[in-house]
Amino acid sequence: MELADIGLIGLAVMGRNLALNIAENGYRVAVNNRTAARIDDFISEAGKLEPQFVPNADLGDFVASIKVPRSIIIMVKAGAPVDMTIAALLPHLDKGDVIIEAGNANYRDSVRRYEELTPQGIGFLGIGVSGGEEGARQGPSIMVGGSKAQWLNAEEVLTAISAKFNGEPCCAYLGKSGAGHFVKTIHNGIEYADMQMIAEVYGVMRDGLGMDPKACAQVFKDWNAGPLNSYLIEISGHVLEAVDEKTGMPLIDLILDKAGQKGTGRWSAIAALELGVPATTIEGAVAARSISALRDERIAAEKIFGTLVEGKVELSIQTLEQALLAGKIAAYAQGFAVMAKASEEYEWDLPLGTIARIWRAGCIIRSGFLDQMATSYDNGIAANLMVAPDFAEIMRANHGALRQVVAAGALGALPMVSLGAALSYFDSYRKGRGTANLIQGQRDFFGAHGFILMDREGEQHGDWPSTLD
Ligand code: NBP
Repeated sequence: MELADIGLIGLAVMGRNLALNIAENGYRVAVNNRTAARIDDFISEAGKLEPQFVPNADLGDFVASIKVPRSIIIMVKAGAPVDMTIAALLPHLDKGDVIIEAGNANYRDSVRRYEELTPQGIGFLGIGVSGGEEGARQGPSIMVGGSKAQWLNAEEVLTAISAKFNGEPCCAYLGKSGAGHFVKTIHNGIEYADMQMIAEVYGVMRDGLGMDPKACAQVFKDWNAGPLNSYLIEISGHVLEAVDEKTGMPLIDLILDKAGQKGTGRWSAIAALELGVPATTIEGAVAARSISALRDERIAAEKIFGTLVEGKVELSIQTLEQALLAGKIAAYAQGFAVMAKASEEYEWDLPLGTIARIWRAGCIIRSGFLDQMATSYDNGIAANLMVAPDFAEIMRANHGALRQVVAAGALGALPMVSLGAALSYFDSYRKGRGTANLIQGQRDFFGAHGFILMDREGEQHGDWPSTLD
């Protein structure tokens, strides 16, 4: 039998779509899954692409059906299942074969797997794949980390199956082991912040302006034709206009207000905290999902406090649009700042312009302004994205609207966890004289930590009273 060009293990929603995508691009794909019935189902549904698959329930036969040196994609549930799959695979592999792990791995696991496999002569690429089910099938954004030599072997297939933006592939080698999954983690962190800010603006429309879902849907559709143009804005319009067949009610009004999370937003916030980089819009979004999970407590608290504010907020739809734009830029600025710091810390040399470029299509946070971001990073951004000329201009033009929306939210008792964080971040970042002088004074008072006086050399201490009145 003709050998397969590549192997793929894991035929759940992501793996099966990726396998179909690879086959559609003209490659022969060996497929395997822990539960054999899933392989049979997959083959029976593969249609005209069926002849391009080599199905095997036995791992040894699966490995033997792939051209040497082998490239094998693992697309199973993140965490222990990946390690179990690698352990089961190892006895069948030869030196020079490469494992390509494509799930939502923690970047530290990717570094560990690379270090465990390299001495055994087995290559390891950790790749972040974004775009959900549809992206996997039609072309995802692919963020690659690992050894450059192994990337060169996998480059042709991964590039072929990736999304294209004006013909340019949304797939790139980003650095040594861990880099691909780290960038995917931050991508998901930005995604959390973006979704949360959109939800907060929806909250203003629903609870502050009294708009029904249909009217909100129309706003998102209109916004998608302007500077907010993005996949998340587009799908928000579709979600808001959907109608429940059974009741005829807007589906959104029936969906339980508890958001799930699988961990990548939290990892993103943890990475930012570990690196000492402010990422408050992302942290806020993770916290907001956690608060959403406390539904019983929220309902009980509402009984205690009531709605607090009577009457509607006074805001135009245009103000909301501008506020969301400023908030999104602050969130992207935080995500990129985390990546810049990680790049320095872990010596990844992350190409930030390339990252913006491969996020322009295929992935969940694809947005119109990523093209402009890619150009800005290519031209070199010395500090924060918000002060790069194009984006400073956008912040100048829109921070006033963000201020109005956050203020209206505060007065109208509408939660603004991420939009509020975005505004505070902008204000803290652009304020030459902050308030940490008082913090330094307090630290010296209780712990003799010392402070610097702006008109003197060296560390100083205050002559604090030894007892308090
Ligand atoms: P799931 O995350 O739902 O995992 C199901 C797959 O994992 C099945 O093939 C299952 O085999 C296999 N599996 C499990 Br569970 N435990 C296993 C074990 N101990 N040994 C071997 N295989 C095991 O699949 P998914 O939603 O397709 O996602 C795959 C990866 O892609 C995940 O890391 C996910 O986070 C990531 N991702 C998902 C999306 C998305 O939109 N869904 C987007 C981007 C990335 P079985 O059939 O035998 O149970």
